[in-house]
Amino acid sequence: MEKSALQIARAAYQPKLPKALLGPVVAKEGKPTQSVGNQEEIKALFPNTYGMPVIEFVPGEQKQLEPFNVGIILSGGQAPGGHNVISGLFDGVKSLNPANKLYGFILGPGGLVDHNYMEITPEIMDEYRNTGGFDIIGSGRTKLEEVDQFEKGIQILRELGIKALVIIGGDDSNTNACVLAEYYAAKQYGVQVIGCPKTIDGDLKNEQIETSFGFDTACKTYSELIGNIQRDCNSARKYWHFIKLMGRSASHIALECALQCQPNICLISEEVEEKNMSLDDVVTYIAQAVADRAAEGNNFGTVLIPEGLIEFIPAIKKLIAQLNDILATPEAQNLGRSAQIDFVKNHISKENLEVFNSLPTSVARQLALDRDPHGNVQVSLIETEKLLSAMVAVKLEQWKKEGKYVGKFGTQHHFFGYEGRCAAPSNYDADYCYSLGFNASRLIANGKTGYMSVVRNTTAPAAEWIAGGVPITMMMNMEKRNGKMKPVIRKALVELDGAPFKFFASKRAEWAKQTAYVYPGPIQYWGPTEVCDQPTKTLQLEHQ
Ligand code: FBP
Repeated sequence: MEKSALQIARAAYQPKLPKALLGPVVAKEGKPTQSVGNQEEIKALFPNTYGMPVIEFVPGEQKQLEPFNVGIILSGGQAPGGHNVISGLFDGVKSLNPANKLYGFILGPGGLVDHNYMEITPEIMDEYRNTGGFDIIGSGRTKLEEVDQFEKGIQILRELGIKALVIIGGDDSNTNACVLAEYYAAKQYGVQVIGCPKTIDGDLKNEQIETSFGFDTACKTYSELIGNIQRDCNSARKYWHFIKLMGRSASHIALECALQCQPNICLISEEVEEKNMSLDDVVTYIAQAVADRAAEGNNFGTVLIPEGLIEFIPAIKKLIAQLNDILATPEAQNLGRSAQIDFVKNHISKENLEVFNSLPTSVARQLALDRDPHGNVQVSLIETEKLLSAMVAVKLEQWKKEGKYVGKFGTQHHFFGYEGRCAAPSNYDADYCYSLGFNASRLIANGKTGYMSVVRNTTAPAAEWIAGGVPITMMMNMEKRNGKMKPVIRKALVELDGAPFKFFASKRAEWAKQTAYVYPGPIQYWGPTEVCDQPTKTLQLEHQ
């Protein structure tokens, strides 16, 4: 594989590990745990993996183990640092015994079911150290939830002598990891399942998980691009840039980019929901900021829009909830796409039909049809940035007719998502991911199953990071999915009383009016620590 000079230099980077993982470790166990909600139901569904303690690794004598093999799966959307989780796991299992082997299942959980795999040899591993992407084995969104899939999985795991399977994924994939761990434990198959917290969206976090990996690099990459746009915007002074940012549900990415770049406007879906805002309220809010800047002669600006916004507008949320129930019925599932739309229209409530009919056709179709395998609306396909700017233009035109000064409103549109998901990991993600992977090998060596690999205290230097494991059941509650109540990991949305949002809220009026842009520039790998090794502003504010 041909490599750039940066790639060659970066390949030689040795990621840092927490001090506790540098030598042999033992697991220090805390108290028994409870799930975050619906304790009785979750306990009944996970009798073998419920209530286990949180553990922390401390120096101690590691038991000698027979050689063993490990399997790994990359699941869901790409996130910077995935290859480093694998290299950390690889180095971790080899350090326990050089004869241990690591197998990667190809293209996500589907690779386990279809017996599609490869051995990750030292030569292959070295090609991918400190690189972005998931291309070493590929990723996929197959949902692992059927007994038939688990049984097909155990066949190949046994054939390859695999003692433990590591699933790298977001909340949905780790929910599946937990279900699989429980199934294999109940059947006494002797295969451990360990999860790893991945997603650029940043919504797999809680008291034990500080952040999901990839969030740091993705936000820094988007912030570089937003900063570049802001420089352009402030140079030409003729466009309003509407920038949609990935983050299927939560607005963590938009908020972090706002903290880094100080745009004129950043919408936060969770606030829109909390304030019960309509689409028109959102449009009026943006149009007012445009008019206020125009009054000062500034016919330009930047608006950050979280990808999931549409789903958080209460009226649309209600509509989607009913659409999900209708689409989950066998009658709807047997229909073709256009028949499905008619079916939906005939079965939704009058109130929801009004909302449905008020949306532009393309948005309405998207809401009514495509779901990913986990039942999520594919918000990355909805062009919210264009929808909002068109509606703002109409509102400004209306105000102009009423005699209000609105200035000129020229627009540009951007969607940043795929640009950041495979970026070369920042030092933070390179170290964090390597530590998560290495730590997973210690969870395996200590016989754990149904745990997620966790590394905490990451705003401190890496040597002081704390490594251990959290039972996945601890993060679960019951939620409706595809029309049925299911045990799932609770998603972490932006907390409106949390420090990152509060800081943003205290500044946004000033940022809206003035041109207070910050231009973060590209991720740096070498140089002063305040340039190269800073965690996200979100994490820094949360840990103040
Ligand atoms: P994960 O939750 O699987 O990490 O994926 C996150 C994400 O990047 C979202 O931000 C986005 O909505 C989605 O994936 C897009 O996925 P796809 O490209 O498969 O449609």
